[in-house]
Amino acid sequence: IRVQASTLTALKELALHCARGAGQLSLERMKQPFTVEYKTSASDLVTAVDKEVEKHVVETILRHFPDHGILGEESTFAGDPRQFDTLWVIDPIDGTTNFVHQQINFSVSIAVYHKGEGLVGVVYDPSRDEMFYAVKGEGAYLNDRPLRLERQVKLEEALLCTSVFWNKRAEQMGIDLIVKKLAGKVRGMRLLGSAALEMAYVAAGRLDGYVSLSLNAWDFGAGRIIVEEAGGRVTTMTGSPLPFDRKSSVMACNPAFYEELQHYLTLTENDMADKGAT
Ligand code: 2AM
Ligand code: CA
Ligand code: CA
Ligand code: CA
Repeated sequence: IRVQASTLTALKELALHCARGAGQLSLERMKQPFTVEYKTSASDLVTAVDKEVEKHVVETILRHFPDHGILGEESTFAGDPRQFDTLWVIDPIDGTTNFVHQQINFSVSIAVYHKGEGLVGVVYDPSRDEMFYAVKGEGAYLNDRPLRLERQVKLEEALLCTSVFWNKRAEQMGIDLIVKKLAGKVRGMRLLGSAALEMAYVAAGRLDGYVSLSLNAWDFGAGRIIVEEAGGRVTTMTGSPLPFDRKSSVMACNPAFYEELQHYLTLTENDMADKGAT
């Protein structure tokens, strides 16, 4: 790690502070009516709360670290995030559809990267007051309990999770095949609707694996660090290291069945090629 321990602690404290503040603000705003807009379709929502919460987090970060960059889903940060050595990757509300419909099962995701290396990851579930976080080299925690994936899970015993978008593009990409192929190999499949929370649950052993064909950097930026620090494995579906500043497929799981899961996902990719998907 190329940053000082004191800096690392300051980054962790600020990330935790921002995540808690953002979560509390979301809960507060949920009590009153708020506007909901369609981004690209009826299944792609953004609310006034997403924007307000991101603005609040961005302002707080820049007050402490004016020379840091921020990559956030709602693009509140002015400027090119990729020009900065230290980059905060944030999703103010991960699971906006859940925020609107269920009023539970959404999270705040905040990660800090330095020259592409993940230093701090925080995923906060305000409804349950659960703070999942990790600092590179210092382990992962849920509130103050250390998270360690010590149990060896077999694929047939695994509870797996995925995010799907039942739209034309998802079908072209063969998401139907992913679910069908994996469903027969595992104990159960779940769709919770907040990728960041799903990855945090993998770190906590509540889920054994998470797979997605396509996520944005702010969806997996924090969850990836938390899963790795808990002893899990996180890569793209083809086994490459995850990027930190752009879209990617994601697989995150208990290390015991990583190779086996990858094998099935590789088959799925071949099937996708057969279908003419790119
Ligand atoms: P969001 O709520 O921040 O938009 C839902 O299954 C999960 O996928 C959530 O983490 C959601 O994040 C994310 N998501 C929503 N639309 C998406 C899209 N078009 N591509 C990738 N991820 C998306
Ligand atoms: Ca969104
Ligand atoms: Ca998201
Ligand atoms: Ca979001």
